[in-house]
Amino acid sequence: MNTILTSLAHDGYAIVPQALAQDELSQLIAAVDVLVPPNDDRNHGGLRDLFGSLPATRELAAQPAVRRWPSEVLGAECFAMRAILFDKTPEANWNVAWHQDVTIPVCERLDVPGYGSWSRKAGIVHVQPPVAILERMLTVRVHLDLCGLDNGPLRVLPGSHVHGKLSPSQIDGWKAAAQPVATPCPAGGLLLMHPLLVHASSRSDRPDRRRVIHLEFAVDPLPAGLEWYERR
Ligand SMILES: O=C(O)CCC(=O)C(=O)O
Repeated sequence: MNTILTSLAHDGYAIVPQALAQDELSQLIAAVDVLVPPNDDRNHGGLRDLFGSLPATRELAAQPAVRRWPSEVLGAECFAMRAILFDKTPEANWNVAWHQDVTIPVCERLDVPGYGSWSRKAGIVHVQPPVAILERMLTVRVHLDLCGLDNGPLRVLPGSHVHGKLSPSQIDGWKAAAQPVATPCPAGGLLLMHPLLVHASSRSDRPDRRRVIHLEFAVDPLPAGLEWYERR
């Protein structure tokens, strides 16, 4: 556990190879299959607002093998505030350019100093908060399928998480200077990651699914009437 927390603090990410027991994983996959049937490609690619559409993800975020990591990093009062399904398939085989995760979902737009770049994703209001909020968040990506090097793993630039919000040219500088690391992960394993870690995602070379339940935890209340959209 100490090695994982040390890597997470130093590199901005860490892999927990075995977190869910096989029966827990099978139950979760069965629940995801109901929502996103294996032979129905309409929703493949991803789904936002998963706490709303898949109650099993609320249990997942609360279960000790998952929650222990944000609790260790953020403190026992932390809460899960976002759940997304990322699903790469032969038909929805996407890539994502290098970026940091700098937006949070909120209930409604309120003009509060320090909060800007308002947007909507899947109908949900998003905003870029001050960096102090992002620094006190943690992402836990629960892998439902084996994600090998050929299956579109997340790639990260280790150490890029401790320099605040980076401009596009600073991200270019990191890309030029740092060695990207791919993060393969077994089914039932976790990728822990700071949202400010610069990361990207390649297309999969293998015609298999690569389902990840991406959970984000925060700990700070928002100011001046702003509210986390999915606080649980
Ligand atoms: O799951 C992926 O490969 C992409 C995820 C991503 O880009 C993100 O979490 O911001």
